[in-house]
Amino acid sequence: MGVVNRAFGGRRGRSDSRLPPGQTIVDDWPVLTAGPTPDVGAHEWSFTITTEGGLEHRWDWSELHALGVEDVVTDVHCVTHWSRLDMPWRGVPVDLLFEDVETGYDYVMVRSYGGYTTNLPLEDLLDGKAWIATEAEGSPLTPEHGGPARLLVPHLYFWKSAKWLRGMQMMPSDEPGFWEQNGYHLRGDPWLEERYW
Ligand SMILES: Nc1nc2c(c(=O)[nH]1)N[C@H]1C(S)=C(S)[C@@H](COP(=O)(O)O)O[C@H]1N2
Ligand SMILES: [Mo]
Repeated sequence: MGVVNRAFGGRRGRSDSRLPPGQTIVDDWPVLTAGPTPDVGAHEWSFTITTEGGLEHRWDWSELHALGVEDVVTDVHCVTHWSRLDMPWRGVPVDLLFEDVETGYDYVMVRSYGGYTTNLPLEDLLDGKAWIATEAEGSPLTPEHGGPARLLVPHLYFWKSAKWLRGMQMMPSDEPGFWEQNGYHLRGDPWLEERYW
């Protein structure tokens, strides 16, 4: 009994089958931002999907919420080895935005206020796998965690969950975003430990 406690409890961290390889559970919520925190108010926030030929599909704050908001409880996994389990979030499923968008392109460059970018295959954003999150843990997202709105793609490493979400540019082929140009993996599946490439 004591041996089990020493191996799986206390300072070494808990063990959990939901924990991907190389990850450690944290109870606090670290802030990881490359560069300054943009100051974007909900009243001035908008989100744009750009498709073939530069065609723009845009939603402002109230149009986003009118699509339909969902509560989600999910784990998040950062490439720097911390994970948080059972985080409550609220947001709009990305599926609802793409209901109004026609595109033949399979890849997405996600863009943030402040210039951050990250790339994803469109299929990693659809079928209930991604949200535009506006609340976490029962409160509106704070600026340091990406408020007023951030992407939430919990099945991939957390660098894909762009804070201060501004838009998505559809692309015919996969192109690296900010961290991906700096050595992070193009896709970032935590269960396959796709950290770097
Ligand atoms: N716009 C933007 N989004 C970002 C980042 C960033 O620097 N800028 N960092 C990413 C990384 S590496 C991680 S781990 C998470 C951290 O989110 P948090 O600060 O809310 O924990 O945001 C991701 N989204
Ligand atoms: Mo990260």
